[in-house]
Amino acid sequence: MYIHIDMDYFFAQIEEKRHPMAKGKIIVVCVYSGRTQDSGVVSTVNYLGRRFGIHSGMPIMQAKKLAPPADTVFLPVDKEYYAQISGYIDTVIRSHCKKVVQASIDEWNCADEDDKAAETGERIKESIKKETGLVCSIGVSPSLLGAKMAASKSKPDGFLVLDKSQEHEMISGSDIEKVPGIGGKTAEALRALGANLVKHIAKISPVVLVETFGRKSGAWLNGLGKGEYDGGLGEEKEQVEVSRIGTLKEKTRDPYMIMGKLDELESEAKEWLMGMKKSYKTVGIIFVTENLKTHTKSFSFRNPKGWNEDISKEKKALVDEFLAENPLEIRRVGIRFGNFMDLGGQTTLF
Ligand code: TTP
Ligand code: MG
Repeated sequence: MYIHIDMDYFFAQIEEKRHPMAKGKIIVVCVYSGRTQDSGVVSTVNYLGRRFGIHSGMPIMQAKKLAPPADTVFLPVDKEYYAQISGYIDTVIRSHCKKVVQASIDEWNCADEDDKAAETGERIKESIKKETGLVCSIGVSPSLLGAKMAASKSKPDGFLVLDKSQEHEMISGSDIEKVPGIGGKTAEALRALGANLVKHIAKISPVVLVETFGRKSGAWLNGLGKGEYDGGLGEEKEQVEVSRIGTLKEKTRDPYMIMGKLDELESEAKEWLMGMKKSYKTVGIIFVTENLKTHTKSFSFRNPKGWNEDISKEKKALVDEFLAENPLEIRRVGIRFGNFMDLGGQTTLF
């Protein structure tokens, strides 16, 4: 099963949290071009503002005409801050699921065993809320396409789990334009061929589909019409590192508490290394400070290390180094192993 996570009105929601005064108002996050005071476009807007017809990509000037001035706040984008929060959410998601691909600044695709995915999705949603105060929408479905569509259908603050037949019902009955991957132009051409809903595509001959949309897209659309939904995390690459991240009992700067948590996480990560028969050359310690910033300190060994080799000295040095440089309390810590070497047939060494 696949799990798709999409943060709701992401940039605007972050700003809403950052400026409690803006609660209850329309929040328009803008990319100002600087040419004139109001030139530029809307990056995103909260759901309240969407009711007034404001949307991403709209000129700021137009949004100003639609929004009642007394109830609206216009804010400039702060991409760096959003990226930081996105990175933090990434660590939260990865602490619940092993197969994760981040698809954009506010979207993640995950895969999990069929009987566990719904629960994993639920835990991810709860943890994101607990750790960041932000809401997201999550879809869980047998195909990635189904998971994506389930997430957007349930927005905002939604959670929707589908089985195979529910997934088929949703996708085949969907308006073609609601399918991720079908853009405006494709939708227009499909409508001209008589397809308004996904299931209507089945009536178009594969030859016509290929002629109109090319071999690759034509074949994909043909499958879609017949109810063949894509599987696979798509961009999934070979795992290049393993990390485990956890929350400390309380915010702290106490090296012993931090080391204790790291020991726990290290043994979890090393279980994976052992199972995958990997040795590593790099170890990183991840620190999430009370202001939600994520920092990493890492160390590279000259020779690959096996899962059973003690690295407490290096770990302690990284923790001490970080504490000396950063005055803030630490909320979450993690450990990351990377730069893998295959142990191949050498497993008897251990
Ligand atoms: P989206 O997930 O498309 O939008 P959203 O999170 O604001 O709202 P939704 O609840 O519908 O998911 O995009 C994520 C962020 O990317 C969004 O908060 C702002 C940014 N963005 C732009 O800057 N320009 C755009 O045209 C779009 C679509 C998004
Ligand atoms: Mg979003």
